[in-house]
Amino acid sequence: PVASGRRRPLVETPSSLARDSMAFVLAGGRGSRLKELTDRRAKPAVHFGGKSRIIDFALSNALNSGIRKMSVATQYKAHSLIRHCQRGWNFFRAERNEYLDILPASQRVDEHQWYLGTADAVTQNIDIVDSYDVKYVLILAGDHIYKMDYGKMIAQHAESGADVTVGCLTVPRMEATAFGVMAVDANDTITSFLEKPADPPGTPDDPSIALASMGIYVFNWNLLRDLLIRDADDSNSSHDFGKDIIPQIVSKGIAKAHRFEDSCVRHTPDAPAYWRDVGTVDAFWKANIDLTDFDPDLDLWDKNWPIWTYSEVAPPAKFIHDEEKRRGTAVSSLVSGGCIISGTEIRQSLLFTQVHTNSYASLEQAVVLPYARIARHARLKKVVIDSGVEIPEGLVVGEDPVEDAKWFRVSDNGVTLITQAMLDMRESK
Ligand code: ADQ
Ligand code: ADP
Repeated sequence: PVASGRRRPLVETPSSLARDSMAFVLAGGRGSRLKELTDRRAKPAVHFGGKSRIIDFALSNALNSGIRKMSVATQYKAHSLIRHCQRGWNFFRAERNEYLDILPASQRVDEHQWYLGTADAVTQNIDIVDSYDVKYVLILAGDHIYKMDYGKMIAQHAESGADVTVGCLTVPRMEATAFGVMAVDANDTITSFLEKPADPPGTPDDPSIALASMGIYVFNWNLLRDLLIRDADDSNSSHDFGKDIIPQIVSKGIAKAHRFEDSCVRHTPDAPAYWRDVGTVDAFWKANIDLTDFDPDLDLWDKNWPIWTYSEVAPPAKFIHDEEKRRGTAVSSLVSGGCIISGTEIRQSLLFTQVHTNSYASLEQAVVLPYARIARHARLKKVVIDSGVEIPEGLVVGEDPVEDAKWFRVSDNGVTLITQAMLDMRESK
């Protein structure tokens, strides 16, 4: 059934493997633990790091790994995500056998049918994957921050002859409840796979850590295609990779684990293997603020592994003294293009494109998304400010958690998320 039966190389090389692979990016999940940040956009479309969106990391990893065929399956609140991909990821040329397809649910097979689960998102687009005529399919999640050379994982998969290769991380055992957790033998063959277990098994060498699935997989397309067609007819299946497809292969076939540490892209040989799920407001805030560190674990400056994005053309950030000679300053901070910092004191903060701030205001440990406006005398500490928000004059946040919680969302770790809807509600009372 699969396309042309064209001749494939007798000996696979890293570059032939990349040409013979496609990345299928799952970007349909809501990410509800990001609360109001995902009221208007899917988690992969959430802004990260001053210029990018979360999905740029998976797409850039694929691009930097030499993959030139990609699909992005979208579903929940997809407008912001689709617009971002259309603006930023539009350089693939069919003439060069390069493709990036955006695949919104309910627009192809049946207009009433959402993607039932992650596996169904692929099943509904079997014809698109067929048309790429590739041997390997790399399934990615569009919602993690990390730098990884997928080529090494694909090479391990091709060499081992496994039915599936699952990317995995080591995490503290009690944090593993949010993941698919696996046990492996001495050859990294997966011997059991439990999706989000309440009591995750530790590893034999160290019971305090667990091997967690990154939710990324390499399959031979022929095999995955058959599995998906069978899964579609199975009324007991939830049509999900973690819940259905992977456990089934573990019990009936050969699933191998691929260690993230082996293919993580580090800026120095001893840098830690950086991977973050920025799925909660706390984790999102922390991962952004960590970039203001003297030597951050995530290196966005590395020219050898660029994180591509759509970026608006904007003039350089501008810092001004106001008429009373109050200094506009930012220390230990990242300030994007188009920002105007007028008489505001900024510390350990990250400002996205086109943020304007006014005199007598101060920001500390603030993550400020594009186009936010900070009026005079506002004093904000440990906050995430949504895009386009207009902070009113004199607003103080981060000094009285009880007062903050009346209007805004205060997280477990005391980070306050502020959206325009919350401010409008406060204004109307
Ligand atoms: P979760 O992250 O809980 O677990 P899920 O919510 O299914 O899995 O999301 C996986 C990816 O698919 C995300 O990128 C999401 O945006 C996307 N997605 C979700 N539903 C979709 C749909 N209907 N259509 C299209 N895309 C959709 C998974 C695995 C675990 C693993 C973790 C790692 O199941 O085993 O440990 O990822 O984070
Ligand atoms: P997202 O933040 O998900 O990309 P939008 O791009 O729609 O969502 O932006 C949300 C808010 O950001 C808008 O309501 C608007 O206030 C502001 N904004 C975005 N782009 C612009 C722009 N080009 N000019 C002015 N405001 C903008």
